[in-house]
Amino acid sequence: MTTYKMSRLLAVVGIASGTALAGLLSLSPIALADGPQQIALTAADLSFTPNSIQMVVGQPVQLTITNLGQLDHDVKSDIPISQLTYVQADNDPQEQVDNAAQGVLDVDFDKGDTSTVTFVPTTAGTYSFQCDQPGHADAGMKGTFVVTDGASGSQGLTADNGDAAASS
Ligand SMILES: [Cu+2]
Repeated sequence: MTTYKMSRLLAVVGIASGTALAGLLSLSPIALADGPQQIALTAADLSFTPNSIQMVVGQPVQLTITNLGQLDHDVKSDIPISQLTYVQADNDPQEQVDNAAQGVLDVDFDKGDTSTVTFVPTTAGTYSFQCDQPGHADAGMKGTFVVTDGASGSQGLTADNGDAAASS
């Protein structure tokens, strides 16, 4: 590539970056210093996308689940968490209170609904999540939360996450 073409390319990239910056600040799925890690999960009949989700111990998570299926679904996991808050979900109000008090991740989302919760993962490890409706997990509605240690984890996480490198 010639120097001329390179500098022209850089100019174009610079313009694109500048105009896209405001959008990136509000829409980026990458964790920002000021807010929780945004995780979007899509439920269908009978699957979750993605079915592997990475988190960091101590870093708040906002999990938003959109149900694109024709059936009611839920997400349940034994992932150790604290500060569970239901922003929007189809669980009974009392169940939300109980789950929040006990740190039980169990989020219901009926057909056509989107549910959102926030929480903080407390313990590194790999934890399965699944839909609790009869037969759904066996049919494929399951996945894993991979929680890594945050103390020295930012380097390791960046190495595994191409998106993070692209934002620097
Ligand atoms: Cu289901």
